[in-house]
Amino acid sequence: MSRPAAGAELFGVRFRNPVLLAAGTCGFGREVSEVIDLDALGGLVTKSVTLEPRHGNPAPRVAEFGAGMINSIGLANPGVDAVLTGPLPWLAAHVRRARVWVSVAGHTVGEYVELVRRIDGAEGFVGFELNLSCPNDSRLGGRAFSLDREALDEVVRRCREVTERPLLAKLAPNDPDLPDTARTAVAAGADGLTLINTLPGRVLDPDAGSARIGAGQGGVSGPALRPVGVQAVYAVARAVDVPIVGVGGILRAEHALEYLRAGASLVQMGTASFAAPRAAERVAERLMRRPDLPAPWGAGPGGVPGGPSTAAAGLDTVSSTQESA
Ligand code: RRO
Repeated sequence: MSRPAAGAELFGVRFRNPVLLAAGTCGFGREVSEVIDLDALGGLVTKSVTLEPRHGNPAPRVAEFGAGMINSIGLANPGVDAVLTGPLPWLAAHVRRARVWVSVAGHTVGEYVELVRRIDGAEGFVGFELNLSCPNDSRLGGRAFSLDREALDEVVRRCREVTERPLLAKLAPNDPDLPDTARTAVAAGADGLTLINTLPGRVLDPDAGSARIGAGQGGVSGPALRPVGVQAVYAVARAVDVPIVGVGGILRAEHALEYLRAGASLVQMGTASFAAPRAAERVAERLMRRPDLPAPWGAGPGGVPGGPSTAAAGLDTVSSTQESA
């Protein structure tokens, strides 16, 4: 039997484990650093940064429903100037081993390029996650940027010209041909793909008929999204040859393993952290005790065999229908 993995090389850096915190679920790291040991994780992705500060959408911004959560935060963030002077220096000073990705979002190709150009010279992060799939941007009418093939090609190509750092393109689930969209992003210069963003949805109060979140429409996350994310990873992994970061509905180590088996090299967690802030740490720890992780974590190419524990740990043993973290 092969031994547990000690880490993996991806995008030119070593990740200690495959579990990252998803964009928008951990602020800029500092906000959660009192409760989460960030350096116990593979990495984190910051809240999406825009050129101007954004106040976000009307409250309530999140609501739970039976199978997950719906959100419309509306890209609330302090804007690139403030991020460059506060959150990014904090990350550079405090996060040692977790790999930090800066998420950027814009309305136009030019806004993305400007963001990447301005943030590129900062320290303490590995690369960019281009958020090309926000379902909650009112100026885009809720339509994800990545659904416009020409805009996708241009935004990745032009961002590629202004940075040598790795670029992840985060794509939308409501895409009629996700493998083809993925091929477009990779041909334009994306080093990896993050699959997937939240799925556009609406939750109504059945009596009043009113929407449960202020913006009405929002993005669905949590357990309901997991089969959608796993299918996206599975299909895209067979269409392109770059690392894939799988995200959507991971609460437990076995869910992360589903994504790895579908073809993801890394995973992200978000919604689970709202209920159990240390869920990602727990999933990372349990995953890394597995002796049978697929490449690049196991014995396959890119894996670094010989982790600290050789105990065959096994995953959680409760029923797979029990979704509590
Ligand atoms: O801020 C949001 O409302 C938000 C973003 Br930018 C995103 O990419 N995905 C999401 O579900 N919410």
